[in-house]
Amino acid sequence: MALLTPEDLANMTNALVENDRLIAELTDYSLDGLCRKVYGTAPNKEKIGIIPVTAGGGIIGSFSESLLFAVQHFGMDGFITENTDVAGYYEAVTKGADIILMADDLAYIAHNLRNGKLAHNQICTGRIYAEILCNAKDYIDGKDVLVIGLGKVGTPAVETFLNKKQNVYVFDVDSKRIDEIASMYPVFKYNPEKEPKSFFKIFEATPCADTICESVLKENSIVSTPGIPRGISDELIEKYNVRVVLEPLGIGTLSMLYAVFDSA
Ligand code: NAI
Ligand code: 2YC
Ligand code: MG
Repeated sequence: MALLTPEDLANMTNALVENDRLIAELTDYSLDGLCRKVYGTAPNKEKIGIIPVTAGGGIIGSFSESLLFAVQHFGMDGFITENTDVAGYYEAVTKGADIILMADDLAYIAHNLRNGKLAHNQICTGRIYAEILCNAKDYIDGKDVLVIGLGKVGTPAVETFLNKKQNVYVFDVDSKRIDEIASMYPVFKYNPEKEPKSFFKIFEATPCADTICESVLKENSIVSTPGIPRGISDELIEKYNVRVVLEPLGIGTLSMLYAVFDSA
């Protein structure tokens, strides 16, 4: 799985503030407000314990600190354990954490120790980035959406779009994956060669750059893309006045926390 690098996280604090503003402009919801709407839950002064994990590729510089920034940016009480791994887990629980955040190379999870709720970053990231497009007020009537990248983040996004009655067009470099998704869900296979089509709403979750070509863009398109690196070039953003929602970790983390909060 594509892992974050400290460089990806270097600009996270600004990216979180900028994207929160853009989301409010596009949807009339703050990110916080949108998460409340999507999950029907609300924070209740939970203490959030962040545990650095040394498994696999090991500690990613500033990963835990970035999680703490996101938790505090949204007004919540968090701490990073001094110990890592199992000792860190023990420390978090004995220090009264209500919710645990921790990640190895295969999963980044939130676990609410009080209500037992469990959230997975890739599922919650796909869902919230899709919900941002579904709630974009300019195109609330436009049902067409293009999903590029049908992996662990893109697939929950497809499910979210379908639950919101969108017309979902899907593309992936792996044609077998397109066929798998098309056999499981009522989606349209997007084939730029056979039938080129442009979209106001585009979702991208791939580990590649330049996956969004000019032919799929309209003036003022919105691209909601957790994919790192960014899948659309500066030149096309400029040329079509594209609004891009992209942030490396905080948006997905807030979605995970709302997925494990108690019902509002
Ligand atoms: P994945 O490996 O499960 O899925 C990626 C999919 O993209 C695969 O189906 C692959 O065939 C497809 N793909 C690769 N290159 C492509 C191209 N050029 N055009 C079209 N499709 C292409 O990966 P996952 O877990 O879904 O993550 C996707 C991206 O999202 C990664 O870059 C990951 O780092 C990032 N990510 C970002 C988060 C955030 O909060 N911003 C959170 C989690 C993941
Ligand atoms: O510092 C630590 O505790 C490391 N064990 C964290 C490893 C995170 C690896 N996962 C990722 O980089 C990606 C992110 C996009 C979020 C989900 N997976
Ligand atoms: Mg994010």
